[in-house]
Amino acid sequence: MLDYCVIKGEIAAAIKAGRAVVALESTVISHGLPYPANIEAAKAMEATVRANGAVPATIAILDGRIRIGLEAEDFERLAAGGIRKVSRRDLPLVLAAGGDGATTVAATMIAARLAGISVFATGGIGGVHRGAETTLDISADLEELARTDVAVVCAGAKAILDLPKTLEYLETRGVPVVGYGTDNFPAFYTAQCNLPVDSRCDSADDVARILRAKWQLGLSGGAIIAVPIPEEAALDAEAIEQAIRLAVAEAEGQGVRGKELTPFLLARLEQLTEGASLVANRALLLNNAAVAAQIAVAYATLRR
Ligand code: PSU
Ligand code: MN
Repeated sequence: MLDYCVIKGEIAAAIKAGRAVVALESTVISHGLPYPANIEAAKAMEATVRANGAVPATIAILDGRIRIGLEAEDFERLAAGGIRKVSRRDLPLVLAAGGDGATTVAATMIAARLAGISVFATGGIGGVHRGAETTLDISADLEELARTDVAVVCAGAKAILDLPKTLEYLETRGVPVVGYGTDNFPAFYTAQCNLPVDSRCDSADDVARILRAKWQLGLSGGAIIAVPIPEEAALDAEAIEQAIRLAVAEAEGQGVRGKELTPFLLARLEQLTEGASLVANRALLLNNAAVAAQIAVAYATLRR
């Protein structure tokens, strides 16, 4: 693992000392947000994690190494475009080729686990796509959540996905879905989607106790901590649904599939909502980074 993995000094020291560390992904930088909003948001997430008492660890593949913690020039490289999207199946290919890659939720979980980081903040996870009954398009993120011991703090999942099927899949695979200050699974841009979650937590300590119970029992796999977008940043549900339907229809019409589908839908949604989605996206990313840092601090304290 050491051959393939480079952990930044500050992060390695924090992990060794049992201090709070929060993993952050890089596909959201390279494929989830446009330049230069992507690099600004990535840096603001790191600052928010720090402001809430934890050490940020943004993860990516650079020159054939899994890098846990990035330098300023690395963010530029990832934000500039043309970077390969790397999920579980792509990891060995990129490492063997000595290439660069932006890690998805799945690949970031794998890397975080290798480094010994238990809490990870992102915007939205991948899931079961609309129409999966014919395409079988189900994100590798869900399978990773079933097998890798990392808690993923997110704003639920975008309604570009089939959210009821996504929750069914997570139930089948034994992944706890915790609503943070909510009884419902949030739909990324909007706080509600009328789908109940397994349980609700109203504090970081409550979440930390669930994580400890799960992992002390040897119940391998992650958990989803679903945090609603801050109310003032939420978008109009009706308008978003219209944009999503159009984007999904376009993808189908143009035959977009496989790993290209999610980035295609994200980019179209961005265009169709004329930048409103970008402001909302940034707000929820920072909110999730803050909550994740608080959970990481609570979990580190419990383990002392
Ligand atoms: N959903 C978002 N923003 C994102 C992603 C998903 O709202 O940036 C990214 C994440 O990195 C996630 C990946 O892990 O897309 C899922 O891709 P796929 O559906 O191909 O598994
Ligand atoms: Mn897919």
